[in-house]
Amino acid sequence: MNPIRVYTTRICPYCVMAKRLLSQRGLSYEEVPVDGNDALRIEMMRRTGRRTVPQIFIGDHHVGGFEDLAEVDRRGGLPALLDDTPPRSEPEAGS
Ligand SMILES: N[C@@H](CCC(=O)N[C@@H](CS)C(=O)NCC(=O)O)C(=O)O
Repeated sequence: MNPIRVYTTRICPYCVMAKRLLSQRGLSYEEVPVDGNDALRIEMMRRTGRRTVPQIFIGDHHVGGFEDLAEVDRRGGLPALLDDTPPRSEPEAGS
């Protein structure tokens, strides 16, 4: 299963909602607090192009913020993002 990483700050209702949603789905995550840590906040902004928290990654895929996560969840898209099984290579044409 691909790991989940959530950039957060301490006082952040959207972070609370994102973490709650992940917990409700039985998913564990690594929390990366960026408040008071300029290096991590810059890393987050560089990786996402966004400055708000939370910012959520599943594996290398940038999901976005809480509302993006909730939308992916609503569409039933979380299992596919969590699946780290390498894609099966197709047989070459003509073989
Ligand atoms: N639509 C965003 C909203 C995120 C948001 O507004 N986060 C607040 C903290 S809870 C924030 O980062 N505010 C600082 C800012 O807007 O620069 C989401 O769903 O994650």
